[in-house]
Amino acid sequence: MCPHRMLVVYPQTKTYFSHWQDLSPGSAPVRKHGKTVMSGVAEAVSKIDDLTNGLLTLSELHAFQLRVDPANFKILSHNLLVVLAIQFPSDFTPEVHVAMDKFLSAVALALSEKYR
Ligand code: HNI
Repeated sequence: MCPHRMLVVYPQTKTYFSHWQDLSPGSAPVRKHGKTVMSGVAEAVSKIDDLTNGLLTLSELHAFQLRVDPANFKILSHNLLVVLAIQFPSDFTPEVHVAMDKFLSAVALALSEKYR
């Protein structure tokens, strides 16, 4: 994976990670957090039939503690699509693209639940 892309291409997302020592591509915290976020995405896959309830705790964390503007969920989704396309070019058919886009949109919506 390539978790630093969002921080480079959309530098406004860096504000949420200003407490890290090193925000440069490939730094230990950036790599570690990439794994954390992708574990969250894997958890979402396991809760695909009820994302709203399944991701409620994660939504609460991002809304009330981390105070991440939900617009950033779309930015991250876009970056995940780009990285998947680069890393798995032959698997990334238009059908896979549309399915991943739909899934990531549903994850972003579920993560936005607690902001309302
Ligand atoms: Ni997010 C922490 C999952 C999008 C900013 N995030 C987490 C954790 C998970 C997670 C899991 C660790 C929770 C815990 O410690 O209990 N984040 C996800 C998922 C998505 C997402 C599944 C979208 C698909 N997070 C984003 C976005 C931003 C973001 C778009 C900001 C641009 N997340 C954070 C921050 C933390 C965080 C900040 C805390 C980081 C830290 O300091 O450890």
